[in-house]
Amino acid sequence: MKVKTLVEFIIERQSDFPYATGELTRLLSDISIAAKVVNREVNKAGLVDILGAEGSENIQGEEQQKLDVFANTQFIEALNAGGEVCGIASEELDDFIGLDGKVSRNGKYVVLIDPLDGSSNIDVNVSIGTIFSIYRRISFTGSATLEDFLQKGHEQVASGYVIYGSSTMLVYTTGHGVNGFTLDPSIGEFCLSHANITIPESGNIYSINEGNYVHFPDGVKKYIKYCQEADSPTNRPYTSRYIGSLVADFHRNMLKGGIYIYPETAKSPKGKLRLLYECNPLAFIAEQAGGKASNGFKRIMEVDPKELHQRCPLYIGSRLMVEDVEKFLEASRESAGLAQS
Ligand code: AHM
Ligand code: MG
Repeated sequence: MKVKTLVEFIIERQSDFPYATGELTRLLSDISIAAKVVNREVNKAGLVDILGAEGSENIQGEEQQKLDVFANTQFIEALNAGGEVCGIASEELDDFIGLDGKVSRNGKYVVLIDPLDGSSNIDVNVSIGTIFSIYRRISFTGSATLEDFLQKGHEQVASGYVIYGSSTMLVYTTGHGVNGFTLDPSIGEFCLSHANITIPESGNIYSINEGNYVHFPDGVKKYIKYCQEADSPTNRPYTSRYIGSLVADFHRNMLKGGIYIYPETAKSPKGKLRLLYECNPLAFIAEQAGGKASNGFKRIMEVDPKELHQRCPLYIGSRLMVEDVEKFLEASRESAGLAQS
C-alpha cells in the first residue's frame, strides 16, 4: 500500500480553503521539518552527558544547548525562514517576536508555540511534545502586533502537536477533522497513520496530578471521588493515568477515551497551563475530534485572552466526561452560593 506523507496530505487538503495560496501548506510543512530536527535531538538526549551538557562546547566549538532552548530556536528559525508568518510567540520567550523581513512582514499568519512541553520529563526519557497554534493576522501589514496573538481560540486557523514518544507523531487540524501522522525514521517522513481521529464520547481514564488533591476546588475533589467509586453500569472505578506531559496524556485520552484535568489550585489560582500555547490548540483538536474543552465555566475557545502568558484551568477530552465534571463544579459553586452566569 502506498503511504501518504504529511506534505502530500496537506497539499491534497488545500482545497478545503477555497482561496488558498499554499501559504498555510508551507507553514505546516515548515513546522514538520523543525519537528524532525527536534525529534533527532530528543532521541539522543541521553547522550548529552556523554557528549557534553549545557555550558560545555561541542566539537564545532558551539555551546551545547538545553533541549527546550534548542527546540525553541529550531521552530523560530524554521518559521522565520519560511516567510509565511509575521510574528511568533513562544512559551519560552517573555515577549512575541515581530518579523519584519521583506517577505515575513507581509506574512498572513502568526504562530504561537510551546516548543517542548513537559519540562519535568525532558531529561528522564519520558514522552514530551510540541504544541502549536496558528491564527490569521488581524493587523494589516508590517510585523505582528500584540492583538494578532490575543485572539480567541475559535479564531484558530490550524493547531497541532508533535509527540516525541515510543514513536513520533504529528497530529493537526485545520478545522476539517483531525489527522495523525507517524514519523517513519527510515524515510524521514511523517506518514498518515491515524485518519479522521475521533475521541470516544466517554471513556474510563482520568488524568490529573492527584498530589495536589488538597488544593483542588471542591467540585474537582468530588469528581475524583466519583471516578473512584465502583459502579459497573458506568464502568467505574475509572483508571488513573498521569504522565505529566500534557501532549502525551491528551493523546492517549483522545485515542482511548478519557479526561485530562489541570484545575486551578491553591498554588496556581489561575491554573498552571497557558491558554494560548497549550489550552487553545488542544481545545481546537479536541472539538474537531468530537470532544470538549472547558475552563470549568465555559468553552476554552471562548475565553478572551488578555496577555500572552495567561494561565487557564483545563478540563479536556471525552465530551460526556467533561460535561460530568462541569456538573460537579457547578453544583459545588451553587452550594457555596457562588453560582456564576
Ligand atoms: P511546562 O510547560 O513547564 O512543561 O508545564 C506544562 C506541563 C504539562 O505538560 C503537564 O501536563 C503539566 O505541566 C504537569 O504539571 P504538574 O507537574 O504540576 O502535574
Ligand atoms: Mg508547556
